[in-house]
Amino acid sequence: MIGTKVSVRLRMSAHDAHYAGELVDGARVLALFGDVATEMLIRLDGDEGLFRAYENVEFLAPVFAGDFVEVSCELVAVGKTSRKFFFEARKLISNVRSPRLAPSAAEVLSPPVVVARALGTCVVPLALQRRPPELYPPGLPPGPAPAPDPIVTPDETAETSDVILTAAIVGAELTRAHTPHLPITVGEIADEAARCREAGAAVIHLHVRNDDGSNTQATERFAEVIAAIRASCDCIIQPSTGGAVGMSIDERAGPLACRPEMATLNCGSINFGDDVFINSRADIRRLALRIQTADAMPELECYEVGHIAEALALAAEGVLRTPLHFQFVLGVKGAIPAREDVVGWMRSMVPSGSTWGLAAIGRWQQPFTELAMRLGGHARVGLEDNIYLKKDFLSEGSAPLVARAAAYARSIGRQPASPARARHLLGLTRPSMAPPPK
Ligand code: KMH
Ligand code: ZN
Repeated sequence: MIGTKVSVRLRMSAHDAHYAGELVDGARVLALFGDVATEMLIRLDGDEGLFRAYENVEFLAPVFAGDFVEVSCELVAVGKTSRKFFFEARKLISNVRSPRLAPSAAEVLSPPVVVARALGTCVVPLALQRRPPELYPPGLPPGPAPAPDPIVTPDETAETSDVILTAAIVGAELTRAHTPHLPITVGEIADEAARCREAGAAVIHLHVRNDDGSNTQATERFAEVIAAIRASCDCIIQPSTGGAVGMSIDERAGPLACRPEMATLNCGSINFGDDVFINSRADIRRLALRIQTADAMPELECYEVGHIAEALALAAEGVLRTPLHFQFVLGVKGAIPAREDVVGWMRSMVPSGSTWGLAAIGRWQQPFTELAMRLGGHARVGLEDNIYLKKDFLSEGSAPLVARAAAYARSIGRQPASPARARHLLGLTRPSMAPPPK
C-alpha cells in the first residue's frame, strides 16, 4: 500500500494565470495537490477526507498559462486516521515564448521540470472510513478501526526518519577521461570524503587508485587512504571487496586487512556492461567469512533479486550476522533495471529489523534514490554510479550529488543521519565494531 500513487495531468489555462506574464500562482498548484489527495483518499477509504497540514512546501520553477502539468501524490505513511502523502508537480510541456517564434510554438520538456513538491497529511475520521480490506496491511480489520494510533512509517520502524547517505566517490571503472572531477590521490580522496560528510554523507564507499589513476585493492594503499579520511572526517568507511572486474578474490580482499567498519559483499554474478562480474557462491561465502573475521559489517550489494535470496541463505547458515544491510544496485547494463516495481519486490524480501539502501546507475540515480528515501530506505549517490548533476552537466565531485540527496531527504521530512547515528541504525555500535581511534 505504501507507494500507491495517483496523478492528474492538465493544461493551465488563462484563468489559472494570476500574476503578470501569465504566471500561475502557487495556490493553484496547492489546490491540485488537494485534488490528487482527495482522489487517493476516496480510493483508499471511500471518503474525501480532510487536509490537515502541509510540511516542506517548495516552489521550484514557475508555471505559466499554457503549461501542461502532471501532479502526483504518493502515499508515504499510514496511521489509523492519518494518511501522509508526498506531492510533486511536474511541467511536461511549455510554450516557447520567443519573440522569434509564433505564440503557439511549444515544446515537450525532457525530462519534465519539477515545479513544486510538498509533504501533506490528510485525515479520514474513523466513523467515515469505508476501507477496502485488500488495501490495508494484514491485521487491520475492514471498516472503522478500533482506536487511534501513531502514524506508521513506511517500513513500520520508528527509526526510518533518518536517511543514511552513502557517497561512492571513486569507483573502479571511472577515469579522468570520463570526468575531470574524479579524485585519485590520497589527498584528493580524503578531501572529497570530507566534502561529502559536510554535504550530509555518513558512509564513504571506497575504491582507491594508484597515483597514475589505475585501480588497486592493495592493503597499503587502502591503509593510507583510510588514515587520511579518518583524519579529515568521522564517516563510516566502507571499502570495496568487489574491486574491478577480473580481479581475484584474494586481491579483492586486500582492504579487509585494514579492519574497516564495513565492507561490500557482492551477492552474485552479473553481466557488467560488456564484462562479466563473477561472484560464485563459493567466492561470496569466502569473502563473507573474511569480512566476518575482520569484524566488519558487510554491505550486501544486490544487482538482482536472486542476490537477496543468496544473502538470506548465507544469513540462515550463520555466515552473515544479522541485522543485515542491503544495497540494491539498479540499472547496471546486464542486470536488473531501475523500475519502481523492482524496488517494491526487492524491499519486500528484506527481513524485519534489517536495513536497505538503493544505488542507481546514471540518469536513474536521482529519481530512484529519491524513491528509496520516500519508501523509508537509505540511498547511495556519487561519481562511481553517476557523473552528472543534470543532463550534460558534470557534477564537480560527489559532494553536490550528496547535497542534493540531503536536501531532498529534508524536503520529505527525513534527516541525513550523522555517522554516529548511522552506526546506531546499522548496528555498528557493537563494542567489537567501534570505530578505530583516529
Ligand atoms: N567495480 C564493480 C565491478 C563493490 O564496490 O563492491 C564492483 C563494485 C562493487 O564496484
Ligand atoms: Zn564500488
